Amino acid sequence: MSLADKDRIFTNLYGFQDWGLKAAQKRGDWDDTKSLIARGHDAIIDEMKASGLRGRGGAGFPTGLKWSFMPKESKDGRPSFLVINADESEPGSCKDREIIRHDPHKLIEGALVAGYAMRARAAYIYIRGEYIREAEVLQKAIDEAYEAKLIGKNAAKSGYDFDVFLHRGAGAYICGEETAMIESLEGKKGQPRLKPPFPAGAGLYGCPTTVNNVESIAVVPTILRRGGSWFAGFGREGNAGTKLFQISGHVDKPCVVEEEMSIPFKDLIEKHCGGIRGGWDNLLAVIPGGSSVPLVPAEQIMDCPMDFDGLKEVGSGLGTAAVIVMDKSTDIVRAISRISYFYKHESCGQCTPCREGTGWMWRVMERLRVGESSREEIDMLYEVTKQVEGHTICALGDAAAWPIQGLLRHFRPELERRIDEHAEYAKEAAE
Ligand code: L3W
Ligand code: SF4
Repeated sequence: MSLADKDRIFTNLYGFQDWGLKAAQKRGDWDDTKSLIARGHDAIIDEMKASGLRGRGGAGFPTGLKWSFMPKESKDGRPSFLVINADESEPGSCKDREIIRHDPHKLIEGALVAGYAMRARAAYIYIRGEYIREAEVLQKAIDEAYEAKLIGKNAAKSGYDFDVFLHRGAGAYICGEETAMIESLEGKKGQPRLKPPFPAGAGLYGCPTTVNNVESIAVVPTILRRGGSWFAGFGREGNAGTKLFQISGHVDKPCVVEEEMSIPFKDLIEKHCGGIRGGWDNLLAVIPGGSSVPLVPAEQIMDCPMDFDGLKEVGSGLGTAAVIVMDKSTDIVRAISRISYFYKHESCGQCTPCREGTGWMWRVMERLRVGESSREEIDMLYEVTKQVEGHTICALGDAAAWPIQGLLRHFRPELERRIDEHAEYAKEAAE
């Protein structure tokens, strides 16, 4: 299984060509956008539903369905908004950056068409503060699009008025959570809101809002031009399309690559990364979807289809498809402890299980790392992850609990070995 060049959506992913408007138009972007819009709101949403596209930001919610939650008529004259999540902060994720750097016009054209479909007045693109050069490129591309009258009043001669604004974040991971992002856009502290209401009911400035990931929006014009059934022809049912995979860690050639969904893990790595450092026998484990999802041990990941359902079956998830490969030189306990520290650091502190639990879990992880613990504490740690999971306002609590649960599920003997070894040393030292 492998994606042919003619089926790639992101034809300038590596920046071999210019990102500017003229070069983008040569690649097919902004080609008769007016006729895409002329299909009408509902026809566009139906085509997106037919494509089977599921959100590319981690949760995998069906994109067309999400757009259909937006009101068809404005209540009290309130406008609707599209917010594009470019706050790419998940450890391991770096795909949206490549789209913005090298193919920004796909995103802007996608914003217009998606915005029109859901009857949004404007799109706000929220980009992580550290993406300084990317923000410069994107702002220039937005300016080019305004100058060419592709956005703004009577965008692309469609008769539809649509603005695109770029907003820079200030470095908080939690602002990638959709309601924290909305708070931050409103100028407040970026803390998640309780849901419901979902943003489609009450979002930015209390108005109907849809928040979509950069990749989800950037693929829209191509899907509409080539047809929902074309996109649905890749991958398998419930897991359709092509997808940007970001492979890092102990492979020979780390990369970001567009591939067909459901490609088996081994094929993905062999084809694009030159295999595992030191050979396949040297593979220890893989975090397949960014730091929020549980690790999968080598023997279970090899033939696993890289999609939502395949990875769920092995107790993990596709997340953002940030594939972190770890060979046998990895101190797996240290790696997961470091991830725990990340979530402790990034917790917004608003709810008790997350604020207290993330710090507690990290401190126990640090003790387990050196073996300064007891077997009972392993069970207690698991209990605490269960107290955090599902008991918080946003998914950060789950994201902090799941990597630890994965470690306990698959590497408990390693934790016990460290505890026994430490006890042995302590005993010898006391004698
Ligand atoms: C209206 C309903 N809307 C759901 C909407 C909802 C949201 C979307 C998905 O977390 C995950 C998280 C991270 N009426 C609705 C509805 N919606 N029911 O559907 O919602 P949800 O709550 O399932 O997910 P979420 O809170 O958006 C996102 C995971 O992604 N993740 C990584 C994220 C990192 C990045 C990054 O760096 N770019 O995104 C990795 O796994 O843990 O589980 O729009 O409003 N009845
Ligand atoms: Fe904040 Fe954590 Fe609660 Fe999310 S789960 S709202 S990050 S304290």
